[in-house]
Amino acid sequence: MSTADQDLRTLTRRSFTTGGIAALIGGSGLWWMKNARPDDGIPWPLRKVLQFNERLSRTYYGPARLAPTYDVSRARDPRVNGQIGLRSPMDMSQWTLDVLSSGQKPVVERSLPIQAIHEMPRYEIVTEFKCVEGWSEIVHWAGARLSDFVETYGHETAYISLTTPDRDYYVGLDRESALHSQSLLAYEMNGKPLTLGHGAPLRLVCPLKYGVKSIKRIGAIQFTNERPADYWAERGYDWYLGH
Ligand SMILES: Nc1nc2c(c(=O)[nH]1)N[C@H]1C(S)=C(S)[C@@H](COP(=O)(O)O)O[C@H]1N2
Ligand SMILES: [Mo]
Repeated sequence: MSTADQDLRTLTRRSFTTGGIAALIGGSGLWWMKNARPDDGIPWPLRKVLQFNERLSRTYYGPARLAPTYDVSRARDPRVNGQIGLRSPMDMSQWTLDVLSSGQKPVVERSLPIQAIHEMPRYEIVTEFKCVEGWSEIVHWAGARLSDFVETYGHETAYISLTTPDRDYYVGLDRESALHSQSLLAYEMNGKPLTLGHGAPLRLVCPLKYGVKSIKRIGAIQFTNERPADYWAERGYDWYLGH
């Protein structure tokens, strides 16, 4: 949690616990609150307020907030930007998505064909794709939710690492961002199968983060409790890169 979020929570909690609650609930209400079944030592009516409050601050300021979505008529093809990890010659019919275990010596637990991803529940989103270089484009994506993938094939680790088949490009994601409802393993862009330049057969789309995190041509996903290497973080960018 950022210090701003922390501050906000402390602040709102303080104002709720002092004047707020007392003003909301009058004499008999106060009796009801004191006698309501405590939940972790906090009378539950108050706890509900705190929970609501936490949800609010996380929704608007935390990583659980949603990126804005748009009408599909506004979607455009973005430029092809960034070819690291796409240059190595590769027989695409041999492509698999490898799932690697956590630990010092990761092992390939599964090698999934693209059909495995196509068979997962389909999810579509029209969202703004933002590059740190300053351009942005509204794009219509289709694919499987990364959270569904993690649930089906993953482990409960703190981080996920994604790499291209040649390992030239790699990004790290914290678990919260990976499980975010808008994080997508995308196989279609603007109603058509992904082109090679845009990351066929499978790329990440992470609408809350800058484009650099949306790795094209994913070859492997590793579950790990150590913060994974990240190509652009190693070159001076912030590791989280939210916007
Ligand atoms: N494999 C790979 N993925 C990548 C990159 C890259 O160089 N290699 N560049 C990133 C950057 S900086 C951006 S802005 C987007 C661009 O996606 P696009 O080419 O589909 O517009 O891909 C991201 N994913
Ligand atoms: Mo970018």
